[in-house]
Amino acid sequence: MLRSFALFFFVFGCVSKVLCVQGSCGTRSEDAAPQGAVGCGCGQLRRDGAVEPVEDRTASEEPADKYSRGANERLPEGRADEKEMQSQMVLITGGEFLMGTDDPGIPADGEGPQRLVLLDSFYMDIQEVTNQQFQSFVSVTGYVTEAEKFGDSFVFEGILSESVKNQITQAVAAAPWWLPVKGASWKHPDGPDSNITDRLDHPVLHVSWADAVAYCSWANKRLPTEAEWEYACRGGLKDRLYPWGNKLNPKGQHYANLWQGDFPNHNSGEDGYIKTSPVMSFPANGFGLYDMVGNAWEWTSDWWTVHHSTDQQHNPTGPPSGIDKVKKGGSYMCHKSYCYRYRCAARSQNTPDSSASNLGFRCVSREQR
Ligand SMILES: [Ca+2]
Ligand SMILES: [Ca+2]
Repeated sequence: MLRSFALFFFVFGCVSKVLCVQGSCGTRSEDAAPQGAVGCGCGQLRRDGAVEPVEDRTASEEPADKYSRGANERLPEGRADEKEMQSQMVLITGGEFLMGTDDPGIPADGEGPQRLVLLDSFYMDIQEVTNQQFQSFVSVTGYVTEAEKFGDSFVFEGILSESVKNQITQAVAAAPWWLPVKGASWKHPDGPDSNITDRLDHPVLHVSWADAVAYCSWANKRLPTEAEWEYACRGGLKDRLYPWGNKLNPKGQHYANLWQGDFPNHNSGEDGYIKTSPVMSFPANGFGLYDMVGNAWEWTSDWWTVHHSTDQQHNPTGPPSGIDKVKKGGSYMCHKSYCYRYRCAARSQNTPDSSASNLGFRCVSREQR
């Protein structure tokens, strides 16, 4: 049967334990997608029963198995030599900025209203956490990600091999390009027959929110708040769409790893990449930060809400509780026609135990690490 989730999505075809990545490049851009179209759907893939067996679409209202999380267990901190693997950080000098926008590309996402936010200074990784860095963390701590515990994760159909694709009997109804793939994990980002050997410098994928928190905690860092992330994204520019300004491709140049072509069927790879790119492949913003939009979505520490006070806030941390966590920046799958979320004010959400082939993170800290 079809079940609607959140605002736009239905999911069918699933096993009892399926990841749910909710909110990602999710809903469509109102000015581009055809009437009735949905987003890329990565925002609505949920582990809590969002998919059902294809052959049984009219059945089952049973709640899916609850995932028991063990991801926030205390881990030993990294030693100095292990931390050499970690990202370079840059000081983001505190100040005030206008968060959100009064001209939202996707109003339903709570991009507005624009409000004044004051932030203290902090340090931020200049890049998304890479496979190599995550591998270092795992080799030291023995950490097992939630996707590995579940045994599956969501993979974009376009990057699966034919043999793996042919074995899959489930999909997300309104976003059938998202497939729950057994054996997909950070070590096997395109499915069980893939590996990270040739992409150690790419962003780690298939990490849940708790996995990201575990990594940052081990590195004596933390996830950024949404406000910190957005302030950093803007790179000192005021009220611009992108980290570099208002034009997507100034002078014909690409400034982020996004999708060119017709989503989801044809990716021309005009920017040089049809999947993730090595971190720092595109120009840094004014703060020296790379890939703030595009490449991989990035988890933040905030719970999701679409309601924001216009009162001035100092170091806001979002709602005290919620169902989904905020993610920012869009991914290599984002195209204006389906996922106009590669803007600094754009946002989306996922349940914390979600993971997928376009979702990663970076860390921040109060002190230099
Ligand atoms: Ca691309
Ligand atoms: Ca990114």
